[in-house]
Amino acid sequence: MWKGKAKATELTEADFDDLDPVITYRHLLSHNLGVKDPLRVVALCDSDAFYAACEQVRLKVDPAIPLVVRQWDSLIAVNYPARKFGISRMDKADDALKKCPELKVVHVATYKEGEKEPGYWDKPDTKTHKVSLDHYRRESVKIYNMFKEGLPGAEIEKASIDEAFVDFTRPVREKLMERYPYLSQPPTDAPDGLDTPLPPPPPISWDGLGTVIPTTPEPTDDNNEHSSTCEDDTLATWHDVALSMAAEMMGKVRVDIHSKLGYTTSAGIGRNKFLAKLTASYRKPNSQSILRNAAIPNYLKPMPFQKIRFLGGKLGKALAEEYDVKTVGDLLTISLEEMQRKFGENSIWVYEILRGIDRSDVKEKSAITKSMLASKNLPKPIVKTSEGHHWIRVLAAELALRLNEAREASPTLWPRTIVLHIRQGYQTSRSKQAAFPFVRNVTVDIIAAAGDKLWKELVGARDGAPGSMPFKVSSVQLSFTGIESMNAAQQSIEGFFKNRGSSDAEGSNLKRKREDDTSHSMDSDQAISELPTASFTCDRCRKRIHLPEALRDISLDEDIRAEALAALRTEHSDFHLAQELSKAPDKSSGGAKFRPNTPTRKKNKQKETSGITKFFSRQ
Ligand code: TTP
Ligand code: CA
Ligand code: CA
Repeated sequence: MWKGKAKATELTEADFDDLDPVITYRHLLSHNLGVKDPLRVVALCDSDAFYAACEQVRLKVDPAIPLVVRQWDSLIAVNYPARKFGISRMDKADDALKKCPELKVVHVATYKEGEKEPGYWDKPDTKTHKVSLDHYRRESVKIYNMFKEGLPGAEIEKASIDEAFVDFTRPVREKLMERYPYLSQPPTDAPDGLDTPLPPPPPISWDGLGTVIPTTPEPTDDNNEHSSTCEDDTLATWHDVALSMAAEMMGKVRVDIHSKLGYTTSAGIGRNKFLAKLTASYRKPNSQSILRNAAIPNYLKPMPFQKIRFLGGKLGKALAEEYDVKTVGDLLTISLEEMQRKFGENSIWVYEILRGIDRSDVKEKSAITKSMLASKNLPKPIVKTSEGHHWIRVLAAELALRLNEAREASPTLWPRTIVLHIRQGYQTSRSKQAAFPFVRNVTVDIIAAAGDKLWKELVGARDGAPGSMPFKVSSVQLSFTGIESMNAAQQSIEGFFKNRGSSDAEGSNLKRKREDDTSHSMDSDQAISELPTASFTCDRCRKRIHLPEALRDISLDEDIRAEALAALRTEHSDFHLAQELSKAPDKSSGGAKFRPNTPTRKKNKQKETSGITKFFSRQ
């Protein structure tokens, strides 16, 4: 199968052709193989037409009725019945109505000045209103909680507002031992003891478990759906058994989510995050697909590689131009050596991803959001300092709502800092921050007052000052950062130590990706700064931190990008925290996981990736 030349790396050939690894009792009985576990199973579950579904459920509309969610004149979500009319996110609302006159069009909720809560107003206007995603966030949390409740023992990582990764490795292992008790120890006469390979697996029935992606390519000229049972001549493996068990568990939760909350979802199940994500879109909506190891090569080969996350940008383009190729298969003939020579050492991650290798971990995020950000890009820029108040109040209302809602779960939540960030024209972006007092009852007034003060400090004497630049603010953001429970400082330090347990292989993989992303941004500073909110300057190290290329897409919703930037900020400040911690003397006696001699700086750069990576799944 895949043959890789693992020159100049710690990788061995086995890393590239392990689609059917020998699994021994030792593998099965080890509990900490992490991403190297040959029975690793990961799923990604994505909600179908999510915002549209949220509105359909909220309004109790028949799910068969075509429905879209609009934001100003654009569509941001289109349900599947509406897609049948050829309506897509690319359409303007009016054009969509022409395609389907009975289309139900719901404008996303908005904040307007003077209102504490977002609402579905009659004629929301981008000049005065601000989009609210609060309802979708709440529904998203409900779905996430159903995963948590329905899958005890599974690691679950919320990957975006409508997606979660689930690592099924542990619960599947438990089920394996329960269902096949003879696996709990090697036969007494086995010569190699624990290193004895497992006996052949029992036959698998895939009935009702989802669509099993075929191991041989489907003929392109027939569209018959004949692949839902696995009539493949490829021998079933224990990994296939593991996949089928995960599919069973995932199927149950998906049914539960549908019956209790009304949302349909699509899931992908495979050996790692990358493949799970790809597989989730194999068949939509309301279905789950399973990618057996044996099916990986033929599934990936015909795929246009520029569709793969991380390969959509400049690197993908460079590859396409260098080799005049389109598909993953076209790129497989390039040796690792050549790739690294032409595209740098770090391009090993491309080599791996093309072969379906992804060692990144499914990591549960802390339950507490560390920052909250409300932002508004102004279609009509502010030209007088006195006009700032309106937007600060609107943004303050959103922060108030979100903080108070979060306090329902953790009443002592306290944002240490409030930050006002403005963009003037296209070039300059400036921010000012202040400590935010701990107040029991945080109201719109309190936040707006703090915001107004920052506004004055930031732009106070700007308009009318002799010789000053014309005053023009094109975007305003108000955020809370450093959100913690009053007594949670201890916890967050513990959390940090816990996170360091990840394996080196995975860590270096993440790092490669990260470095690749940042290397793009170096020479294109000019272009980046033309986008709203694509980077920030760290107050502590004065470094400019850019969003990865995939998130600089101008068509992305402003809130999505703002959230991504907030995540990046939090992670960057975590990085400083981690650095400080690593300098501090190691007080804990059980600090074995934390090795002061590891290159902390590099390690924590990897950490920066984890939170921001989730935004790639939107692609
Ligand atoms: P997606 O999961 O990309 O799309 P979807 O859920 O609408 O449809 P699908 O069934 O194909 O998964 O995005 C989730 C939500 O995020 C979507 O409902 C609306 C929002 N969103 C935007 O606001 N702008 C965007 O550009 C994208 C891609 C999504
Ligand atoms: Ca979706
Ligand atoms: Ca999604």
